[in-house]
Amino acid sequence: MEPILNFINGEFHPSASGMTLETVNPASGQVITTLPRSSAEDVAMATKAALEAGPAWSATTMEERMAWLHRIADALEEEAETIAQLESMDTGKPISLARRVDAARSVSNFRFFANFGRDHTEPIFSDHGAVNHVHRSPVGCVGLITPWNLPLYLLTWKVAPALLMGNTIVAKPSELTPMTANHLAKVLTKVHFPKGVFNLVHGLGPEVGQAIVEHPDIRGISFTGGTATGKIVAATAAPMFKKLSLELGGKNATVVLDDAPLEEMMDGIVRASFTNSGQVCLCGSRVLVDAAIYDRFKTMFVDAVSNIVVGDPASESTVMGSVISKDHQTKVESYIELGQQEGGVVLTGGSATDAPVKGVTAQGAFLRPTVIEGLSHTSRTATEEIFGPVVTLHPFTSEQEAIDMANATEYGLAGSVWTADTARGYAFAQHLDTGIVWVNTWLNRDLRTPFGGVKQSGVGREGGAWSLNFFSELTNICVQQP
Ligand code: TXE
Repeated sequence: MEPILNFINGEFHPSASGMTLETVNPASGQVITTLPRSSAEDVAMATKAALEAGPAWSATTMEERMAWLHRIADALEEEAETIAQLESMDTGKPISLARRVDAARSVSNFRFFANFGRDHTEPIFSDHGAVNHVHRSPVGCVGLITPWNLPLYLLTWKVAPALLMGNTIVAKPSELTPMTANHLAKVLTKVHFPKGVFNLVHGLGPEVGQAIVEHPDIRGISFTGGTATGKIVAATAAPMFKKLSLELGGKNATVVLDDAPLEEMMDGIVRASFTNSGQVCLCGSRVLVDAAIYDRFKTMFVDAVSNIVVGDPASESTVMGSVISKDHQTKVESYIELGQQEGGVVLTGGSATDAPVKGVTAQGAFLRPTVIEGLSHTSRTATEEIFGPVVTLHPFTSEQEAIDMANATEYGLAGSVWTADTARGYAFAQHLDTGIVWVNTWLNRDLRTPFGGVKQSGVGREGGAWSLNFFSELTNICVQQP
C-alpha cells in the first residue's frame, strides 16, 4: 500500500528527516506500509500551519462549523467500509467489529457534535443592574494524542468538538495504527476542508507526542492512552499551564449480584470482558460474582468464553481477532503466567502455546480468551491493567465486600453491575469509585454524557458539554445596564 505521510497545511509530506517506521498487520505479521518517523521539526511545521489557519477558522460561525462537521460525517459515511477494512488490517480486530464500532462511531462523533452545537446555548446571569454574558472562544491550537485500540473512533471523538469550538489541530495517532487517521486526512482533502486547520504528524510517542506536549503554541492537550504515558504528558504540560484532558488506563469490575438472570445477561457480560480482545479501556477485566451463584455463573461463563470464535479478522464469522502486536501478545502472556504463579487456575484459554488459535499463522498475535480463578483480588494479575483477553473471577459474600473489591485498584474508569433489580443496581453503582458505571448493559454510550475516570484512570471529562468546555475558553462579559 502507498506510504502513509504527514498531513500539514493541507498537503501530504514525508517527515523532514525522511526517516520512516513500518506498520504491521498484527493478524499476519506482514508489513502493511511505512509511516513518517517525525520529529519536533515536523511538529513545528504543523503547528505553524495551524496557527496561520487559526484566525480564519475561528472567525467562522458555529453554524458554518456545524455544516463542515456534517460534510465530514457524510464523507466518512460514504467510506465506512474502506475505513472498517483499514482499521481491521491495522489493529487485527474483526471486520464486523470495525464496521459496527470503529467506522460507525467515527461518523457519529462528527454527526453528534454537529447537532449538539445547535442545541447548546450559553447562560446569561443578570443581577446588580448588569447582564453577564458567558462568551466562549477557541483554546487556539490543540494537540490530540490517541492510542492504538480504537484509532479513528478516539481520534474523531476529539477532532469533532475541537473543530466545532473553532480550534485548529495538531494530531498524533499511535505509531502502531496510522492507517485510518491518514484516511481522515484524505477525506478532509476530498471535501476541500480549509488547509492547516487539521494537521497530522506521525511517529513515536517520545519523539512526536512529547514535542506536541512541549510546543508553547499548542495551548491544550487531549490525551488517551496508558497511565504511565499520561504521567509523562501531565508532567510536561502542567508547568506550561496547558488545558489537559487525560483518559488513561482501567482495571474495571463487572459485578454480578445474586439475583442476576444469568441466561439473559451472560452475552453482555462476555462482551464486556472480551470485546476488541479486551483492548478497550472500558472492558471488565475483573468479574466479581456473588458466592451464592458463583459455580453456576462460572460454568456458564467459561462455556460461553470457550466458544468465542477467534480467528482471521477478515472473516465475517470471527468474533475476536488478534491483539495489537506480538509484543503485546507477549505482555499479555506474561500476565497469564503471573496469574498462575500467584495461585490462579486457568479455566479456559492460556498462552498461544497452551491454547493455540486454529486456522491462523504463528506470525499472528493471537490469543484465546482466558479466564483465571482462585486469585486474591489484591494480586498483581487482578489489579494491574493487562489490556488483553484475560479476566479474573472472584466470589464475594456481601454487597459491601463487592464494593470494597471493586474499588481496590489504583484505577477508577468504569464498571458494570448486573442484577434483576435496576433500583438495586443504581444504588450499588453510586458506591463505585469510577467515572462510568453501566447497570445491566455495557458500552451503551450516550455521547451527551461525561466520559472519563478518576484516580490513575485520568483527569477531566469529555463528551457533550464537557467536550465543548474543554475545547473552549470562557470570558464573562458583564454589561452594566443604563
Ligand atoms: O498507549 P501509550 P498505547 C493503555 C493500555 C496499553 C497501554 C499502552 O495499558 O497497554 O496504555 O497503549 C503516545 N508524550 N491503554 O501504546 O503508550 C503514543 O505514541 C506524548 C489504555 O496505545 O500511552 C500514542 O499515540 N505522547 C487506553 C499515545 O501516546 C506519547 C487505550 C498512547 O500511547 C508519549 C490504549 C510521550 N512521552 C492503551 N509516549 C485507554 N484508556 O483507552 C507515547 N505517546
